[in-house]
Amino acid sequence: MAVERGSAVIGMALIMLSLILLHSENTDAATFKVGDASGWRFGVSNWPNGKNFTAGDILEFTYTQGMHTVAVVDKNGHDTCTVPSGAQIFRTGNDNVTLVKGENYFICSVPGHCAMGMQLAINAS
Ligand SMILES: *[C@@H]1O[C@H](CO)[C@@H](O)[C@H](O)[C@H]1NC(C)=O
Ligand SMILES: *[C@@H]1O[C@H](CO)[C@@H](O)[C@H](O)[C@H]1NC(C)=O
Ligand SMILES: [Cu+2]
Repeated sequence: MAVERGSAVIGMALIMLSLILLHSENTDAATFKVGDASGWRFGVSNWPNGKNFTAGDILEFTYTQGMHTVAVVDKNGHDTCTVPSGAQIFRTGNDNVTLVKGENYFICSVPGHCAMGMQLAINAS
């Protein structure tokens, strides 16, 4: 009886500990609104300057649906303003994208828009 109660207490303690750990992971993640108040727009490419990003942070892309998109691309896609085949493209006008560790590249896939500064290169630590 006493042994069973003891392991029940330990089990409960482990559950609570893992809940605390899960919770602290979540509070670490920050949300950034891309382009601040003006949102995902032309000339937004220098918006990341001076900001620090961590893997798990959320980028919130806001724009008028139908005007722009958010394509997740690679370095070449970013540098040459091309969307690799099979790239994920968000189109809702309110897209949350979670940063992965390392380089993260995004462009607008509407022709001409990337060249007008709708491109982001973000390094997440
Ligand atoms: C970003 O990190 C650098 C180096 O740790 C620090 O000097 C700087 O103040 C940070 N910037 C912000 C906006 O937190
Ligand atoms: C995006 O994330 C923000 C902050 O966590 C949240 O307020 C918003 O509802 C999210 N939007 C979508 C479309 O999930
Ligand atoms: Cu666009």
